[in-house]
Amino acid sequence: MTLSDNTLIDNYPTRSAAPARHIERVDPVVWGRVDTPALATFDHAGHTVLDGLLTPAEMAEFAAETQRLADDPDLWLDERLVVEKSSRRVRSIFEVHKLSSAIAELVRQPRIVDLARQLLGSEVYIHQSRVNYMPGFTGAGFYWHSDFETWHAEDGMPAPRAVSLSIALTDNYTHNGSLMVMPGSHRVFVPCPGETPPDHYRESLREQQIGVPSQADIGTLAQRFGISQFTGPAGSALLFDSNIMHGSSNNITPFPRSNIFLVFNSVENSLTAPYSAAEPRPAHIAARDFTPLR
Ligand code: 6CS
Ligand code: FE
Repeated sequence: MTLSDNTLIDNYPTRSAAPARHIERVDPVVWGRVDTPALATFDHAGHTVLDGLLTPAEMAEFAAETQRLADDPDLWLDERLVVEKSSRRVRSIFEVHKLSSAIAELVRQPRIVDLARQLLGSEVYIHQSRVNYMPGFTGAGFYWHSDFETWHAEDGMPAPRAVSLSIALTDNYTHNGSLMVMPGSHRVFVPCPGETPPDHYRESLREQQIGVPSQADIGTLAQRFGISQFTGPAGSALLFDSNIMHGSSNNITPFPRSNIFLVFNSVENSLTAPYSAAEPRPAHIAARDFTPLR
């Protein structure tokens, strides 16, 4: 056996049949040197709110861009577009940093990518990008989960050395399905019960049932860490650790909630074979080109 054999070293085992105990994170949260004031509390809280990340002009540009993508008939025949489970509305479009030159430029802007470089202490690349469209009335939420749990199990991401940036394209209220996080939960890895089914992503991207903690585990975490909700005007953003416990409710209000979601992974944490799935997910969901962003 070699060190790259995932069955030999797995600091974050998950997806077993029997319930398993919580694992205290062995890896750092901040891997580099942070000199942006907004990142000062990231180590402790596992997330930070960035007010006014986009200018009004950029907001208008990205709103038009994401509408253009959702209206593109070719994309409706493309695997990268995911439709809601119980309506014919678009839920997510993946790999938007390749589909849109405006988003390609956005992810390379130093004010954005330097946040990830500082936290991760290395060059970074895009592991996943998507636009989430949560329409009014019928927008379905995302149940409680840690992103890293899925990226480790299904994509072969070795360590939680990745950060996500969710940029609001619409106003986030408490009532339109805005993101809830458990501050501090990024230090605890919660193994999730159940084997990964084949082609699980086809189901999980609409409604995730495997790779989510038990209700008892969510209860324990919520007692320990509490729950805070991200609200703020369009153009603000939430930067969060790959292992923080988070989720969102359905949106039955008339107010849509769409966001651009970018995942930066360290080039020193590039993907191996999945730790708990038979096959890796397709590259439009989990990139296997680890070229650093320039
Ligand atoms: O699959 C992913 O990569 C992301 N999406 C979902 C619904 N769960 C895990 C992770 O956040
Ligand atoms: Fe998530």
